[in-house]
Amino acid sequence: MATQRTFSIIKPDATKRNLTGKITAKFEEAGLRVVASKRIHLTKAQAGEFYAVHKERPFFDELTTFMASAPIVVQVLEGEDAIAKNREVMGATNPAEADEGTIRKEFALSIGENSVHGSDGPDTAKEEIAFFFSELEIVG
Ligand code: RTP
Ligand code: MG
Repeated sequence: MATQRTFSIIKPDATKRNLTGKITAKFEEAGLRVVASKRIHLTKAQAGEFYAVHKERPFFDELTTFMASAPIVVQVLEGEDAIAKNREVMGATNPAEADEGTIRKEFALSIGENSVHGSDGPDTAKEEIAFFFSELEIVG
């Protein structure tokens, strides 16, 4: 497996509890390198654009309200098999089902306020990185 890039968000529930460093350390311990990072505060409309794939789901309004409720930290993570590795270190969407040692097991509050987002495949990784970063902002 070659070096890959994936896109990550440290969500509002985590930034509010000052967990940016602890979550970033989990990525680094897993062998992922932060090659781009910035703290931003999305509008609800921007959150809706980012999560457009979920717009028909019953939790869409709750999700976009939450994502616009406080700052987030968006990052590009680079490493061997980065997409799968990131999903592994994140843990299951529902923290009650997340494995020991994962970010969501340790920090998530609920299925909605689950501390992190990570791209689910190579195509979404590319799209999500381009949504937030220009090539100049990514330094490998
Ligand atoms: P993410 O996209 O944030 O990395 O999370 P994921 O792949 O594990 O989960 P996904 O199915 O893509 O859902 C996106 C986010 O929507 C919220 N959600 N709420 N209330 C609910 O039943 C529910 N289900 C999903 C979560 O914040 C989830 O991460
Ligand atoms: Mg997802």
